[in-house]
Amino acid sequence: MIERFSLDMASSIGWEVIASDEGELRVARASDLSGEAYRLRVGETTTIEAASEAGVSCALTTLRQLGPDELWSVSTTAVERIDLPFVDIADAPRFAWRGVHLDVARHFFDVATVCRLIDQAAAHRLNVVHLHLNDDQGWRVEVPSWPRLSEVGSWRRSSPVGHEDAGVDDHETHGGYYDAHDLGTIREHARSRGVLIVPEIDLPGHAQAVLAAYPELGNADAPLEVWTRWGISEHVLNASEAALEFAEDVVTYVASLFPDSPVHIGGDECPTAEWESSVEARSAMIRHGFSDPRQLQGLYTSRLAGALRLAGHEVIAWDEVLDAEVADDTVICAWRSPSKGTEAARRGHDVIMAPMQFLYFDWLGSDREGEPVALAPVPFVTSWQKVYDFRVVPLDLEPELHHRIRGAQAQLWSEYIATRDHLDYMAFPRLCAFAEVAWGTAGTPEEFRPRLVEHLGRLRAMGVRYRELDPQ
Ligand code: TNX
Repeated sequence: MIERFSLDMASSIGWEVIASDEGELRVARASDLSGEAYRLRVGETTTIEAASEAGVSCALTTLRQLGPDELWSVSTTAVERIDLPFVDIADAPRFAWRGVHLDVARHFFDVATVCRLIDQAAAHRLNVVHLHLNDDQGWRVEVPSWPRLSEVGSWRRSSPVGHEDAGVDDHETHGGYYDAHDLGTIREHARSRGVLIVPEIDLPGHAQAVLAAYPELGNADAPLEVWTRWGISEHVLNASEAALEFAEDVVTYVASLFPDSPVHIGGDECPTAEWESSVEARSAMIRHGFSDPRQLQGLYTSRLAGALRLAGHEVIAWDEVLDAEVADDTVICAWRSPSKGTEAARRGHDVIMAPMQFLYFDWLGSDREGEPVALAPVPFVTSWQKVYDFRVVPLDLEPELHHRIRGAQAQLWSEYIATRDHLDYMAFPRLCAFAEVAWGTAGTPEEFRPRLVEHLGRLRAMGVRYRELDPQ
């Protein structure tokens, strides 16, 4: 961490930072601390104490925040002296999971842009970046044993212009994918900043790009193309043993690129229409003694979860998997509403709170005229104030189940986010508000606002194209 910090200081202000036992910056392990807790004392000498590298990373972020905005500069701005306030800080996050999600399937973002989001996450003491790596509109990982996934499934002939409802298409090819080397770069970039990458392969729904590459894994008679519209495609994987094995194979391959990470298996929004009229699906239902096609999704969940557990990974899924049987040790990402988090916790699952009403940053940032096209119109608005008012632990959850809530995650779905600047605009300043919510220290928006205004200077130094605050 300290090496990373030193490199960051070299590029922002041209200083070399050295930590040593006798020097002005001392970093030590503290056995009385745990997790990401840290102590930071700035005086004649500066001392950091933490139990883990992640704790050191949080402390270094705090130290950097105490200095001038130049410390965050992306281009080198030579600074001669820095005055830091003398402080004595003991700090620890309330929640272990403080995540931001990026959909690289609807729009592909290159390695540099993903690494930039990792930097932004670390700057806000967020510790997870969740990558949504496939959807109906694109597959984003090269899988050597299934080459057509990237050769065919990564490229889309056309995309909607403006809002999907307008029915206008751009007729321009869009796409791209990461190979194992790219994902290794992303993984290491994150690791050295105290951030964990969580890969997601979303199956058996959201699979049209897979079916464009390998139609035999689907249910349709006619060939399919990578989907050129947004929404939820009816086309899903079929229920054959071959399709189940395909899913296990690709998910365990992607997991192998992130040996230390939990793996997200999606599982959201899987329409059953194709299964209802498929002879193959019906015979799979008979074979497994199922009465409802939904249970076929449960079959995917349990097979994928089983394969991942065998490979040593924890498993995460969207809350729809609760609609069928699901093993207790599957962590639930509650997105449809906070009450899905309550339901999951009561059913014995650990939970990541990601409710769309508060934490979907593809929603409008305000109800003012002139906002860029977003997923849905007013009243689907998530202002930074609304984000800041979100409380991670659901209000109706019994106190003895609070420990089930691991933390929270903000989502950047990218149907309507095609560029890096627009990504910044949608993410900020909402992500700043979210960072305090997830750390567990959020007060009121009124009290936060002056600190946010000050923090915007750091964002400017970082080159973040945030959404300006509205006048009060
Ligand atoms: C729901 S959240 C989805 C995504 C969309 C998003 C748009 C979830 C698990 N599925 O496929 O991109 O809404 O906000």
